[in-house]
Amino acid sequence: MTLVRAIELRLITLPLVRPFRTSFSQETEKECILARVETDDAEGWGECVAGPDPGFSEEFNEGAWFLLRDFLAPALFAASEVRAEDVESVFAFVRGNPMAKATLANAVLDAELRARGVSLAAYLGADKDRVACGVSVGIPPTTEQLLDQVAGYLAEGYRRIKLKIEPGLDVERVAAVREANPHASLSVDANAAYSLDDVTTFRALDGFDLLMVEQPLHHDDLVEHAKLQREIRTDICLDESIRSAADAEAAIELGSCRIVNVKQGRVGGLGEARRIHDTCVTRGVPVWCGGMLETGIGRATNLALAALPGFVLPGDTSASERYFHEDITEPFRMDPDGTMAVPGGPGIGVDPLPDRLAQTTLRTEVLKKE
Ligand code: NPG
Repeated sequence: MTLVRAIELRLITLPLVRPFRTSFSQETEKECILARVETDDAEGWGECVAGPDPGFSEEFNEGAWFLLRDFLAPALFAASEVRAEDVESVFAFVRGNPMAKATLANAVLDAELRARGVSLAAYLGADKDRVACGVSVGIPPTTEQLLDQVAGYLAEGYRRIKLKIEPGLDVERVAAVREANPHASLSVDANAAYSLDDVTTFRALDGFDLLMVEQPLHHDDLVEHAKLQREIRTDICLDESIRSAADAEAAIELGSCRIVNVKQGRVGGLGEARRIHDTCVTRGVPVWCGGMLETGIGRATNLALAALPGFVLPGDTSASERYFHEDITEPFRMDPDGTMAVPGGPGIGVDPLPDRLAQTTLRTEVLKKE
């Protein structure tokens, strides 16, 4: 049982090594909320995957901060002693807002596991201590820059390259990357930028032996994805459309996808992420671990999840240097074989570096149990 005595919210910002452009936004820095919870026995950390604006989902930093401060933290204090696995039910009175909820649910779980001396990976049921890494390549201004970036990542050892696409910057770019790299494992991610009217684009993409096409259609859709999947050979992977294990079940039943991207920070935390994983394993659907440009805190959390048995495809679990010149934790490094070690220490197994926290912090607020 854990008594949460205090919660520190912190808004931080770190420059990205290169701009990350997708079909919905361009980011030049990573701005996110970190939560540190204090219990009698330990402290624990959670990272919120929301960004500064509500472009990827309804949630965004200022809204998440408000919700954390005025609703979720008071509920946690009022619940007095909680087990980490009960936090979801403590937050059930708030509809939606999975990113904000995951922040505190993960922080409480981290504190509990640190107090018990158990690693997050062991707690979740990991069956490996290294995971295979892919990398997500934003949309650069030119095809030459894209080819350069892909060549660099392949040379570093990444086992799967995911190309962001958007209408007009799709078939030709993928063709160029495929021509230059006939044997690379390639996928594309549309971030919901297309409609069923674009089926000819997806039929053209069928020609490039892609591992998957991720979230081609509307972020909230399952039915049209099922129609598209019947029209194309390439496996559809859903990300934004899968917010729960129930969504995963529905998507599989409808034939909306054949692969699922699990992002714990987007689905309300590790509990729901594990249930999505379990549903997919039962239904024979491969999953992989997505990323949201996390700092070392969220990265450690993702790596533990990616070590579960159903995570059979390389994740967006790239090395810290792919995102930041300097992370807020010791950097995560990838071996030349394209794998990364899963932290084995108690809880998430990493701590933020105090200097880096001080350098990157925009604002903090400490909330205390009365
Ligand atoms: O390596 O963490 C990473 C980035 C992987 O492409 C990636 N994430 O749509 O999945 C996505 C995208 C994303 C990043 C979405 C940031 C929202 C915010």
